[in-house]
Amino acid sequence: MTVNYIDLRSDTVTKPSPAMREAMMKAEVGDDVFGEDPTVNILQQKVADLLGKEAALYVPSGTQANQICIKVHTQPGDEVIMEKGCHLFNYETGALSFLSGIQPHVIEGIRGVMQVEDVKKAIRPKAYYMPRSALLAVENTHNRAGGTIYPIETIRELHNLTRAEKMGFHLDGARLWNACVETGISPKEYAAYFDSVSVCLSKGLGAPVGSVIAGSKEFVEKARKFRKIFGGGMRQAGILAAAGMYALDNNRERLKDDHAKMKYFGRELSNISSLSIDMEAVQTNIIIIGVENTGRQPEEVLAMLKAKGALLTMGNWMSVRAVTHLDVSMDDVKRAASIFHELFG
Ligand code: TLP
Repeated sequence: MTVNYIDLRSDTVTKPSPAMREAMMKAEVGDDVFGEDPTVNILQQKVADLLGKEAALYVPSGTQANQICIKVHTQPGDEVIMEKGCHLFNYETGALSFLSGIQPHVIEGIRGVMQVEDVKKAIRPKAYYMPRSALLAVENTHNRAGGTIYPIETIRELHNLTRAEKMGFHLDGARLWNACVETGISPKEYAAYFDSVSVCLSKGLGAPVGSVIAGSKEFVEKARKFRKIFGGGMRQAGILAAAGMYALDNNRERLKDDHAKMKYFGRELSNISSLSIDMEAVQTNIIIIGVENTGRQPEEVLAMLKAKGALLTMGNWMSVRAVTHLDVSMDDVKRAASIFHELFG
């Protein structure tokens, strides 16, 4: 028997819609390692324009996008300053050290947002016996903090600091689109502060595969070489790029619906006293649900929810995470909330 689970594990679980598949089927393709896939080239130009950058590069995953950018910005032994809960530090299998030989310098943010004074303190004096602070990396929205948005003023100040210190500035914008629809700030405005930006097409936008790196022409040419080294040179990738293009054209504005669903879900769960919810952190499509007061371990909570038909994942410490996306309806979210009420209310 197949169970129809309400899948709130991630916005990565979405499946291409019939219209997206249609666009994929019609895509013109060529060999992208030769730079000859017309659909990939159009997608890259489109993302470069959207982000106001000179050039862009299509890559298979968000992890590879981030790792290529780190590689371009750094030399082995350099330090990269980042927030303690960020994806780069927690969920990329130690690739920073494995692939680039860099040392992460982590600082704790407030709801994932690094404070300018803390970043200042983390920057090393320029002494030959100390690591070079080569790069500052920001994640917007911040996944592990619960989809929180970086204030643009903080980004501006961090940008100014990186200019004064001659450091690179990278944005992990896997969910930048969510921040944009929520704040009304354009992708271009956010991206203007960064030397490199990585964005995902396969999270809330619903494409099956793909991320894009954007930056200066020089940056992207270096990135192209590392994409090949990291095994990300694809051939007739236009069939996938077409899905990405469809996602950009059709699925950005609708992210607002995912945010509305999540705000509803957050409010519902806030009424359950054994759960800990920080509603101020519920800004987009993610929620971190503290389960310490249920008397259960997060793994048990996940199993209980699954038995009732709702799938979630682990959050950070003593918590579970839910994410809304285009394949869960408001009715699904209402059902998931009632499962929580039933189990923990
Ligand atoms: N995040 C995934 C998991 O890896 C945790 C998820 O389910 O949220 N940056 C950010 C901010 C991300 O959240 C993710 C994926 C990535 C990069 C990596 O993207 P992929 O999965 O395409 O390598």
